[in-house]
Amino acid sequence: PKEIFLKDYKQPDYFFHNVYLKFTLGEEKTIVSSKIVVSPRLEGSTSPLVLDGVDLKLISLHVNGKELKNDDFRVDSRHLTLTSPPIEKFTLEIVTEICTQTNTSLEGLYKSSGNFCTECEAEGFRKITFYQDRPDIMAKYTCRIEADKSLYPVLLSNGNLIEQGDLEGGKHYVIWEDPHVKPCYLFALVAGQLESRDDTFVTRSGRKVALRIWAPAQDLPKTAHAMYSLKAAMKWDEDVFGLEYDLDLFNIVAIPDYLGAMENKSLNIFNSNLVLASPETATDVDYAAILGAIGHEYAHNWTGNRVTCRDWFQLSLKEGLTVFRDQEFSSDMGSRTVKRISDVSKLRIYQFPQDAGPMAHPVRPHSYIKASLSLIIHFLDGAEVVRMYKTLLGTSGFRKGMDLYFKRHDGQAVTCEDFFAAMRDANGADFSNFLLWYSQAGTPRLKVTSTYNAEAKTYSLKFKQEVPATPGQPVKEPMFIPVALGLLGSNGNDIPINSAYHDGKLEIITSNGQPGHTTILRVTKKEEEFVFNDIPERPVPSILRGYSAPVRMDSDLTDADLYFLLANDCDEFNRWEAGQILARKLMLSLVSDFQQNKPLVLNQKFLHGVKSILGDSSLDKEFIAKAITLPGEGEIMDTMEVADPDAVHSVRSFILKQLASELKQEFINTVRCFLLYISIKIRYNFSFSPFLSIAMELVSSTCERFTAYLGTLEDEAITELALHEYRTATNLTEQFAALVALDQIPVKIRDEVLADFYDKWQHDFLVVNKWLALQAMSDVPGNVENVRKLLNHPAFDMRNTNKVHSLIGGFRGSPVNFHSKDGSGYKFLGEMVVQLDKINPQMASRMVSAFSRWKRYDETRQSLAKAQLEMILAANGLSENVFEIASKSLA
Ligand code: BAL
Ligand code: ZN
Repeated sequence: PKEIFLKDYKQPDYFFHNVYLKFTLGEEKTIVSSKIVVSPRLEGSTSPLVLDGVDLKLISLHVNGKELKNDDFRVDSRHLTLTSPPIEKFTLEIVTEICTQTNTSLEGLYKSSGNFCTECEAEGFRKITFYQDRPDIMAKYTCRIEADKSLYPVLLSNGNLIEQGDLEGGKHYVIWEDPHVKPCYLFALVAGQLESRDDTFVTRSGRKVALRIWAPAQDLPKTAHAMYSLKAAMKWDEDVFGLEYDLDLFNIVAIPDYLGAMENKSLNIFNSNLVLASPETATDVDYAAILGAIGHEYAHNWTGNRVTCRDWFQLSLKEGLTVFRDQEFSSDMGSRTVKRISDVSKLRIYQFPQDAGPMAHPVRPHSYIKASLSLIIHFLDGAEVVRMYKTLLGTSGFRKGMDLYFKRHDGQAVTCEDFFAAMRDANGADFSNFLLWYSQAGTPRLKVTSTYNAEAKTYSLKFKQEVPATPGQPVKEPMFIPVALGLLGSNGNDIPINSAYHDGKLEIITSNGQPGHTTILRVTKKEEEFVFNDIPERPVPSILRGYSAPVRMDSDLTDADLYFLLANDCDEFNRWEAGQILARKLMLSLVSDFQQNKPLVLNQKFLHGVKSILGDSSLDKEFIAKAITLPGEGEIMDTMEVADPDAVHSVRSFILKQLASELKQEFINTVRCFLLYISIKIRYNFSFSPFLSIAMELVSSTCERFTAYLGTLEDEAITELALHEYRTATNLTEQFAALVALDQIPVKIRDEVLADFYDKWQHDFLVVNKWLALQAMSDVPGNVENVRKLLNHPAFDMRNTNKVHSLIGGFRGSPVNFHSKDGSGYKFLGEMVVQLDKINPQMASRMVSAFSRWKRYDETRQSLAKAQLEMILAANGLSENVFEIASKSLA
């Protein structure tokens, strides 16, 4: 496999202007005819025209109506090359045959649960027809689809439906025309037996937009929340960014085993679990995921579709920006703090470990083997970069930058520099070395030390930053780090900050309008000092409020300072953060005790901190749930020199158990109170609404968190209580909460209850997926055997992405089982990667990345994991996707 480099980018030699596609959909084969209006970029160019194409059978090829002779073109397994195309604008007509039945890659055109659908990002269009499959080729598309009318009554593509009718032999046709230019990765086609939930949205300029959410008929009742989310997203983008929808129709399709979701122009396609929800079966997490996913894909209409990326290195230009926009949308729809906590937690769980390992890459990578979204699953780092622009420029400055970005680049395929330039130019801003966030990999470390001078009434903060070496980047420059800061006085309020000496010069510091007196410091050098004037007492600093930059911070805050921030900071994010830092410190010190065979003792101050949070009725319930959630095992291992899964698991379980036993009554009361909320929710057949959301929708997963705590006790009374709740539950949410507790208890009754649950809910595939994931993630000893057994359960299907994600992906969620010292977890995952790669390389590559940090473990685990990576690399016919991750991991 060949590595592709950003520095080698070249403009295309030919432009495509109009593309006319015709699909004749068939069970055995599909015929795709394309007619493309082409022009050379440079007049008189004699360059060959190289088209991408994979798994295609070429039927015919015409230029300006004349069939090409064999001498005029070549075809190999990846390309069709026209050796000497016309030197002026011409028409290219290509007919190909594709076999959708055997396409299990979830790319190109394929069958899913009896329906046809497409996935063209990043490079799936080349599996549909020969094309210049690169995002800087933007064209207008017309698409005619012909198919059997009874099998495929619904035929969808991008844009507006301009014609439809019946054909001979029980067939029918439609013609869709998309007036906007787009890259081919945004092309989509869906054909099948679907029905729609219909609604309308009137844009602020009065355009009436028909909204349709398509799903199999039986699932339509579950699409109400998705429709609510879509309308909310459309309104939000108008209110916050002035961005209106630009067509008369917007379609969403829910496909049972689609890989994630896709923002195809006016025809978004989603995995069903990101669309369907009903109060009986969905938890608050499901509702929030739907809101976020629908908001995300809708937001792409402008950030990604109207302005797209020049090449796949610029993926973060659209994804980082759109993730940021969906985060903001969800924040505005619910609790901003809780959303920020969730996003930062994800950043720490997924992004930071990747950035510290062999797969580390900058926000904009310098090279790749396979242009695939799997490499950069979450785009969280890119979203953080966008957030920093907003932190530095404030809400109105950021909006000005966005406005200029669209003004300059609507209808274009552009780069991260173009976005940067729009932000800078719209605000006349000095961003010095900010662009390094795109090119330097690794998470910066920021060290902060403080001194107070009581006589001079000055308070100094010294910042020292370092960006760790990453593969291919041994030496790093200092980054531009916006530090949001508040200084708390002894009364718990912020002390006004007016001026500071920075590098010996007096700077007048102004608040950026955030709550309290939050000030944004611009930390740009390896070492620098800010000395704040007129500070009447030694303050407790609240640094990086709202997590204003994606860095790892070490500070000289004492435990007392942290408890003070936990109790008083007006920045709720930093209240949570103070609790997390205390928990991390506690866990790491207990890990050290565990490794030295010392008895484990829980710090009583910590216990009282948790107790006071649990008992604080003024706090948002979901905030409480977040605040009492200990950092994950992965997060703790990530901070250790040599990761020790057994020690971390034992310590985390110990703390959970201690808290659960000391605070048993508090937990039980909280669960009862939540269950009451849930039963109210069910009784009134409550569906998502913004008014009730915070009060009620948030409670079910919160409840699961509490029951998980109780489950750690493994005591008979708790088992009995959970069993009682399970048996008397009147709805799924209650029952599932009880199951969460029972799932952690290694007793016979666990298996019986899990089997019973399946019997009850096997008709609902969304619930069955939760059931698979719950078992896969269980920490019960030797769980790999249970997971292996589930591979043969009728509920599992290796060809279904959701089930693979739940069961095989879920297994990685139990570090103690995945990293089992007998190697059983590694062996299981290694085998799964090889099997899965033959069916679905994209999913396989997501799974193999679990091995990428193998060097962080002890020697025994290292050699076991390495052996699996070697075994995977030696497998026949390995995909580029898996090869890239496995080989980089071993390097
Ligand atoms: N573009 C692929 C799915 C998404 O991130 O929107
Ligand atoms: Zn996206």
